[in-house]
Amino acid sequence: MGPLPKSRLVVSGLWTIVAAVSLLTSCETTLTDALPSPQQPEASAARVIVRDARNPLFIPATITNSSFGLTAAPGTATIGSGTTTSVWQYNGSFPGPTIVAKTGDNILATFQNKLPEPTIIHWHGMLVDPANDGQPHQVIRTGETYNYNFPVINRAALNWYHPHPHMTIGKQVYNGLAGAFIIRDAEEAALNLPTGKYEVPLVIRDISLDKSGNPVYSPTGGGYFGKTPLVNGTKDPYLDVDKTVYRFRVLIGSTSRVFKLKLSTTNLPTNKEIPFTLIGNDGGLLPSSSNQTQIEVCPGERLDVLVDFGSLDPSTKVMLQDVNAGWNLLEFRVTNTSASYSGALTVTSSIPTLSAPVAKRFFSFDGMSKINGKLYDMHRIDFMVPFGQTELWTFKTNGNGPHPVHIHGASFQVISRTGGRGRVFPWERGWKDVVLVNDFETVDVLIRFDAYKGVYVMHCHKLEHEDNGMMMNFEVK
Ligand SMILES: [Cu+2]
Repeated sequence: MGPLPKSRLVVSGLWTIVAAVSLLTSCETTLTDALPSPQQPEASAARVIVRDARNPLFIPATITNSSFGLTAAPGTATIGSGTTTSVWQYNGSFPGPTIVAKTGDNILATFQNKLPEPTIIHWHGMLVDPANDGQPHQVIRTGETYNYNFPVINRAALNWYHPHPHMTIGKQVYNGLAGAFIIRDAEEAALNLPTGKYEVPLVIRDISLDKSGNPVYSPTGGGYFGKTPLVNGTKDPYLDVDKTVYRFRVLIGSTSRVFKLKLSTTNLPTNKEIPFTLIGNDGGLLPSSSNQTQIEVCPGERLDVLVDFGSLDPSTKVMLQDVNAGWNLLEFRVTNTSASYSGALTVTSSIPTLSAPVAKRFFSFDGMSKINGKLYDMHRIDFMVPFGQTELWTFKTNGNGPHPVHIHGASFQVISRTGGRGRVFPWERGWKDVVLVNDFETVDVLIRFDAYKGVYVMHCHKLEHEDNGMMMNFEVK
């Protein structure tokens, strides 16, 4: 057993004793295991995690052919520390394979359902026509196939794919069905950003496991908070990193949990925070990059960040942490291999600004299941939106948040947030398809549906709220 990083020892006296005993008796104990978590836990000494073994980070295989098959089926995954867990997978992978395509490609995807229940794939963030959107009424039964055929019209961005059945989306995503979908374009290519092993997708989520190591999912209406973090399906992961710049494509794949990410060295005499260079989010590159020390992200949101390990001494350990839960998510171990980097370290992108809305709509996210007082009915169209018209949509909640609001069929621009956190954060600029609305917050966005006409959905991406009915149909026409 190696020396403990200093940060793990800086806890109250009681917890130091508990931690020491825990280390002597168990390789895999978390102090949170004994604590109930009906609400998202706040940071506290009791949330400090004590472990002494880490596992190599799993990197899902990539699919680079624009014609491919995806099969959803039960299977098993090794999540580290010798634990084999029963999960649901796309193509036998947990998380699913990373799809990589270019703007202008035409995607031909054959989806097979080998789950014991209905499902459908939604391409989260992708601008596709309703027939390819994977909406709740499009579910296919066990043994059936759905053929997707759509052009990639999005700009470069990290999107993702996941199930979208009504009332079972939380369970299906929790059981493991999710994967990254990376789009490339010429604007991004000109920046010579880190690529190959220096570009790493990080699918971050939480999970609870029973004594056999299998997932436990027992949500309440208010959500579900797993007791253990996973990155790319790996428990307590580490990644060896060269002394150079890395690009991390972060996807929050939890059903409920909001993460506040931070990087800090853990084995230096004085540990220091390492900044993220934030270059992109849900909708691709931001108007300008910036250095951030903490970034708060909710289910469905994505981040594109650069991290420079070049100035760190070999054997330095850098931990990706979740400040909200006090979790250690992923340890980066700096090797003594240097690699030159000649790509961009700052980024600007010219993004058209939506303005002059000609209509306003107001959406109140009520309780844990309703929008504007109504439960979702997949056969009811709740409102019409004219094609090509810029509108101002206001999202408000008086409680039971966080509500990560997600819209299909168009990206939007966040204009303002009043109440609560009271500001628009740097990672919420540019194009978005999910925005976090916390208790007592009002968030204004500008949106214009100018890709396709037809029926789309807007919903809370806290998946338990969505399953309860916090979703609406609208028709672009
Ligand atoms: Cu909600």
